[in-house]
Amino acid sequence: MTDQAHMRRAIELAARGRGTTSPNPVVGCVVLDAAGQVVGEGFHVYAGGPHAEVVALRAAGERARGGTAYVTLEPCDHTGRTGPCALALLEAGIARVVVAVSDPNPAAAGGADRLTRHGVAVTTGVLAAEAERGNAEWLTSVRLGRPHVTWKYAATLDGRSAAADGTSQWITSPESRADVHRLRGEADAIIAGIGTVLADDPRLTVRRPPGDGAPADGPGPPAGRTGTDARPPGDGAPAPRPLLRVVVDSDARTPLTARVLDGPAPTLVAVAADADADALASRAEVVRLARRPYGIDLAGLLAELHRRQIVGVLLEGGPTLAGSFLKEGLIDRVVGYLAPALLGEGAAALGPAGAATIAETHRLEFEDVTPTGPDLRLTARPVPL
Ligand code: AOF
Ligand code: ZN
Repeated sequence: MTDQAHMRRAIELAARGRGTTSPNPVVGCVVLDAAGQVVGEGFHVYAGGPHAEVVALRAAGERARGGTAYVTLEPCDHTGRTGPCALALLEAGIARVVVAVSDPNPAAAGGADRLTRHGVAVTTGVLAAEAERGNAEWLTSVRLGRPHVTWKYAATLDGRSAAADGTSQWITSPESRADVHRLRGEADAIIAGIGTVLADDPRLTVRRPPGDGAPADGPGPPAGRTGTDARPPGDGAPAPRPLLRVVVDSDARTPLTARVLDGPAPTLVAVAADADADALASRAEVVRLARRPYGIDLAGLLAELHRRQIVGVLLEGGPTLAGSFLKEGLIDRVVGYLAPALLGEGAAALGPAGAATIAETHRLEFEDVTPTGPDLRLTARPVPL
């Protein structure tokens, strides 16, 4: 098998950690013996737990001597919550290390150098683009100092998220709605605008993973379920962090009876600095941000979430809010669920986003197209400048 094939497997393994490793990266590792046989596999399960390399080396034992390790992220060279993986690879007698993406985290980087200094052959950049996509949330957080934002919407084929009378439920299929819960389960926070809270009164919680057919934001979860139950912990892992619900509400109009304020998941309401939010503060945490022409300072909101170690954000609900995020250059990924249906009237999925002429179009590139029941799920990213 080629380097690419082994790295592809390591990327698959890494993806199993999606939804449980935050605020740490997802990482996968495959170890071969000197003869090229796979003798160990591993992935990072939860922040503070053993790194992928250590899990794979443990599985390989003595068979790792003289072998090769494929790692989706450069092995760390620091003693954080666990020991340096570069050292673990040296002690195991690994002769060659193949890396997909270099570690941008200054505290942990340097593993490739240390390995090279000790005579290990290091190859970097194998399937880098694929591995970057799998770790987009964490890489964005480390490189840009703000959370990665995925904007999700559901629409008809003509791009409408509501009919002319405002009704909007059931545009997409139960399969699509279950997939949205998977997305929520992978996020650290969900953001919705006040327009959505007033119109739909959503709970913004995570319900059971695909298959339960429960309508998104329809009847609530069975008693006792929390906002995090789509994120099963790995072996011995601590319970995942609760999903944070964030309402962008410049003028503090969230009704005290709104369902987004209920339940065990924490809620943060972001208001303008001059808003009267005293009543709201008794029901949720209120964060005050500078007022801007389009509402509140969204970059400031993301900075606040970054301080709280929020790495991946799902932006849901509200064409106006989504348009503002896009205008500010704060959307990193778009996931659209398109139903095979036409309306011809009704609100567009996206509101004004600063593109008045075709030259100002927000250009994206498609990353994936997957059917979700009768619908299509389209994933796209802004074209890198
Ligand atoms: C992981 N899992 O498999 C690898 C990581 O919080 P710590 O002390 O465990 O260190 C986290 C840093 O280690 C992380 O930011 C990244 O730079 C590096 N590699 N981290 O959580 C892993 N290989
Ligand atoms: Zn490590």
